[in-house]
Amino acid sequence: ETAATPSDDPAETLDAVVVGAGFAGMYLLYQLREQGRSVVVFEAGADVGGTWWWNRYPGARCDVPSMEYSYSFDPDLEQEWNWTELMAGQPEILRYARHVADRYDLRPDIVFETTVTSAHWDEGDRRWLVTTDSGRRVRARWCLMATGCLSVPNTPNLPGLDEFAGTVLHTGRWPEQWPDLAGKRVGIIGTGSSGVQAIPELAEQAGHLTVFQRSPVYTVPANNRPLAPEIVAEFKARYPEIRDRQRDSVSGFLGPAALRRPKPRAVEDRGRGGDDTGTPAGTAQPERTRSGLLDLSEQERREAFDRNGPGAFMRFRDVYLDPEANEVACELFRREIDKVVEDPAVAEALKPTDYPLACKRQVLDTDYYRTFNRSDVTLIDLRHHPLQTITGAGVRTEAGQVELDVLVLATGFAAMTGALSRIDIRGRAGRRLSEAWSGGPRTYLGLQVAGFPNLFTVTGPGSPSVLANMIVAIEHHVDWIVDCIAHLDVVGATTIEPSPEAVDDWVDHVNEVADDTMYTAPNCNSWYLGSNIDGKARVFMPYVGGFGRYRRHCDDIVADDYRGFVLDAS
Ligand code: FAD
Ligand code: N01
Repeated sequence: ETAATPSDDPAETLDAVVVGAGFAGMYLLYQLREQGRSVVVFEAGADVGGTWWWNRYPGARCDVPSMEYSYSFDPDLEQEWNWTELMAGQPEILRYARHVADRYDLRPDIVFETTVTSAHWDEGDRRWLVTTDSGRRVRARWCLMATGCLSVPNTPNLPGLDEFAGTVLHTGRWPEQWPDLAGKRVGIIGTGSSGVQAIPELAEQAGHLTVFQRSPVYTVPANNRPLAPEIVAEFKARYPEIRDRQRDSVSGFLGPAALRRPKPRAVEDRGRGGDDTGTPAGTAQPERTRSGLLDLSEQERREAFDRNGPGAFMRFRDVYLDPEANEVACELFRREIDKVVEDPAVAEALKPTDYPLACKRQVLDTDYYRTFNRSDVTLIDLRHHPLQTITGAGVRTEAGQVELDVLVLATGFAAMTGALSRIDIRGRAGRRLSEAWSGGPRTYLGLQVAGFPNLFTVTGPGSPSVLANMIVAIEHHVDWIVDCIAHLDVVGATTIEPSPEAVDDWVDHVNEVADDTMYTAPNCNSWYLGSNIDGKARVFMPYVGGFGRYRRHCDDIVADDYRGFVLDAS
């Protein structure tokens, strides 16, 4: 802790406690300070950056273009920072987060290596009493959860894991000092975004890499490359316009369309948000056509795939909505794997067959399929050779034992609710959040929970969050929250919380827009649905209706005197 950190008074009183110092917590701190409020931020990690502090595995990078995956709140910051690659790697994003912390002198109000363990609403005091694992107790009117959607790694209950004599590493908790893998026998479990990014890099570093695959993945080339100075210059010159279009888009970013001159839209179309194709948000290709894949002849479909590669499917809206179109795209996608992977048996094993495209978060890769042509990489298909147990020496499947020095778990996160469920949060009448959410998370706009006054969740379940460019989603939520807090002061209210009816209506709406998309197909099991965590309710958690539409909805609610919220001045 620095000298400027708030004192260790057993129950000091501040305006706000922020939990987490990733992009959300840092921006909250900045904005609350701008309003002149007293704030402390607690962060479990040893520095700022959140996701980018913890996920240091080889190959970690963002897959939203960096010129767009960055803060927009200060034009000077936009102008002075120079991204070097189209999609920045983890070290560069962490440097950016640190630059922001230094530039706005954020660290004095952040207490690192400190975990918030409980937050209890005190009805008499009308404040939250927040407690940390270091024994710190802070009373605050506002309790702001910037705890991250993907901040709690999921370590599955693999039999015998504790017996393993080698090193176990989780991609979401990769050590700062990378272990030397040269000559080592490395195994990896998990072929989601993290595994797909790590596998080509681990293959380079290790003596031999064995990939234990349960579900094959639909992954498309990221086409990452160095950023040309003229592209950077054009972005910087046009940032205000590009940011406006991001905020109005389906997924909070524009991708290849960013530097194209936008076509003027009809007046009645303006501000409706999104690309207006009716395609759900959250795909890696924000630009979509109105046309369907099924509108094309077989020849035209093949040509589209030959021209644009396996990512071609992302342009067709029916792929996201119509199982028949989806299966056509899946088949074309599988054909692409045959083109790259030399061993037909390996190619076959890498083909997803039992769930649709666009059901899980789209994965982007660099040289993923080609990696399986290496003689020092082995694929074990757990669908055909189930994992039996981890032993002291390695991993035993029905195909036999694979001896390993290092086992990497790329097994994902307790997403969206994991970090909140680890904190003992109690609202009015001592009601626990875990109880309120026992059937799945229930929020109004992903921002607030009924019965938990003055507690806000940044990019909480029920908001576009993980289906959008998250920095854009974070800035929107933080701005909304600090404006709301300022409004309460103006009208003389002390608390705000949603009515139970507003929560019910919003949850219904969140479900309704997700129904009949691939996200909720009966054979889709994703972390969006909580399916990766044993015992978690199957509920589609993010809002798929589009970021632009959601943002306008939030604006309308404010304009309508915070419709659905209860403000109390007593
Ligand atoms: P986080 O960065 O997760 O920060 C939350 C912080 O809260 C963490 O540091 C955590 O330690 C802390 N915390 C949690 N609970 C407590 C507690 N009880 N006490 C104290 N501290 C606590 N999004 C995109 O939009 N584009 C991308 O390309 C992209 N790539 C990603 C790549 C990876 C490998 C991962 C894991 C995620 C990626 N994401 C991406 C999502 C990413 O999480 C967000 O973009 C963004 O960084 C989230 O910021 P945040 O501040 O909301 O949460
Ligand atoms: O996690 P995941 P992730 N035995 O849950 C497997 C963001 N992100 O860390 O599908 C065997 O997607 C599991 O198999 P299955 C992004 O939002 C972004 O990769 O359950 N295997 C799956 O293959 C992303 O969606 C980037 O059958 C087991 C894998 O582990 C989110 O973070 C990069 C298993 C988990 O995949 C999470 O991605 C990285 C078991 N017991 C992360 N348990 C970008 O590039 C799990 N698996 C932007």
